[in-house]
Amino acid sequence: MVQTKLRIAIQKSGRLYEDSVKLLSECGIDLRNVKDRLKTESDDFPLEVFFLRDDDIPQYVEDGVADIGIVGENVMYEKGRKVTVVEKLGFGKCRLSVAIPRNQQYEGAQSLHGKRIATSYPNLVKKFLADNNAVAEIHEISGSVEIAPGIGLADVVADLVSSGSTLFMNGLKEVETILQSQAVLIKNDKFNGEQLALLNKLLFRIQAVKKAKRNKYVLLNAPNDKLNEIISLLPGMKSPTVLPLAESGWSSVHSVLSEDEFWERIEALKNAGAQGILVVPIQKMIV
Ligand code: PRT
Ligand code: ZN
Repeated sequence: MVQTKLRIAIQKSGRLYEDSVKLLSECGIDLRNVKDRLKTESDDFPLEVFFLRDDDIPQYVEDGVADIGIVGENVMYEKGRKVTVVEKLGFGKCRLSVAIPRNQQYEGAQSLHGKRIATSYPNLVKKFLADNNAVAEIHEISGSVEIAPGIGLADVVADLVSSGSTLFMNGLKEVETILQSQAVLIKNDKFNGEQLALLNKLLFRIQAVKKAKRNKYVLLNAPNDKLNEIISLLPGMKSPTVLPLAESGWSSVHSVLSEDEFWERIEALKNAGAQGILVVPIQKMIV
């Protein structure tokens, strides 16, 4: 019997490559012979991996050459292929922004009317302009978009930004965000039951990894007379674990805290009398 496999397309090299391979590894899927390969398999999971340019991934997934793929939302929306986002992956975060020369004023999207815009994302920019009733001349360039105003090729740019330092170094300022982006897992609509079961298995692992990253395991010592107050500050997965310490009158309390509220809770716990607070990363979290 032929074993059903899931075929995933990931970036061959570039900004998403390492995080994509790391995510699979954290899901217990290690890849063999990755270097300079176009395709590899995993011994741990029925998964075949194709290494591609990120721009080609939506099409390969839509056509069914790959079943799923990892790609930036920026590329996915720009290509407009018929694929579905299964899960946001939390890495490769950036935004597609409009930037203009630093010494110029920006008076809203309409002020782009009649301008020359350099970008690698013509479709997303066209849609943004249309949504704002502006018409501009779009110059599609595949790389080093940020130098276009400096060499007289364009008046403004629409490019990906993460720290903003590339824009800054080129005398530009960010004035408008067209799209917030991160890496996503995409799929096509050609799935059969067995493949869907495999995808759900993979998704279950991805969600456990993501959840673990957003949470920390906290251990602390609490005087018994403060225990109720301290427990009320800790959500825990069900409720906190409380164990007696060897020293009478004290307990050890274990719980899970989410990254968003972490520091506030830790301060409150300290003020409530908690001592010896230890914070430990969680590898996987299954609720
Ligand atoms: O060869 P291939 O076609 O596969 O790769 P690529 O060169 O097209 O893409 P790559 O590897 O540069 O980026 C892959 C994906 O990473 C993008 O499609 C985004 O989804 C995501 N990503 C996240 C980014 C950035 N952050 C980013 N900062 N992609 C590009 N940049 C570039 C940006 O274009 C600009 O030149 O970094 C510069 C700005 O960075 P800051 O930090 O100076 O603002
Ligand atoms: Zn690319």
